[in-house]
Amino acid sequence: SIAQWSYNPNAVDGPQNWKEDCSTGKRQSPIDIETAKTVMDKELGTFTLVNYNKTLNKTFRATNNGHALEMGFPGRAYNVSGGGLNGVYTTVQFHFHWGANNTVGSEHIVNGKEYAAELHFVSFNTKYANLGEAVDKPDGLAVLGLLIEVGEHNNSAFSFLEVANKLVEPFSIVNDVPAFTFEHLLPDDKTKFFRYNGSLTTPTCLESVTWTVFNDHVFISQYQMNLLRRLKKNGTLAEFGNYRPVQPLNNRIVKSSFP
Ligand code: SG7
Ligand code: ZN
Repeated sequence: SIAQWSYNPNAVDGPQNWKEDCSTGKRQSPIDIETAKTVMDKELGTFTLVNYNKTLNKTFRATNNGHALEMGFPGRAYNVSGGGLNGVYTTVQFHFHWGANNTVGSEHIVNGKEYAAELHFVSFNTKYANLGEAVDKPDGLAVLGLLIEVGEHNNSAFSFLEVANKLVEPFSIVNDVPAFTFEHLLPDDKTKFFRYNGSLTTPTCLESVTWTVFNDHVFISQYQMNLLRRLKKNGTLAEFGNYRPVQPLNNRIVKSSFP
């Protein structure tokens, strides 16, 4: 069973005291991406995102899982390959991390700068039978991450965030969210990204994630940002957000797909 954990920096169950790989691992996430130290890798190439540009005849499941707003999909409908990934990964969910105000909230930071939110598309390697089989394998998961800033305008690609009004209470679920396309959730330029080997950013912080963080950011409005902040978990989501502090890089190299 999963022990209780929180994002409260001062609590016994807070990020400094998370157990297992969170405390002992050497390839933990998130990290501060120091762009001057990244190494360009021409082999990273472009992503193939199957069905990300389609509105499939399906419904999604939106959840306040107590730690994030998560949108789940039917397995093997959306696939990710290329971009230097080995094999084909199938997307099972995306979720958000955010802060109590716009100066914090992203998990990855770039040259020390934090952003208001971060969106993670979670996919598992189809060489494994399912997410559960993949989640503890070194090449089990690929997460596509993008940094979110607050801008002037509502971003119509994110209008599904209205579902947050029905997810205020922890462990709420809305099962019948009509499918929408993903492509405009991602930055227009998907050829510029950072790549490193890391972990899940929540307990038990399993070291199974091939991370992609796109260089370009995405903008949502203050209104849309506030929809995320409505989610509750005994008050702690509103007070501390749901982002893990950055972790030591150790001997890892962060690659970039661009000069
Ligand atoms: C979120 O972040 C959830 C988790 C996710 C975790 O709290 O969306 O999803 C589930 C199914 O528990 O964990 C295995 C997994 O996807 C960590 O994901 S992350 O490393 O991309 N932040
Ligand atoms: Zn995440």
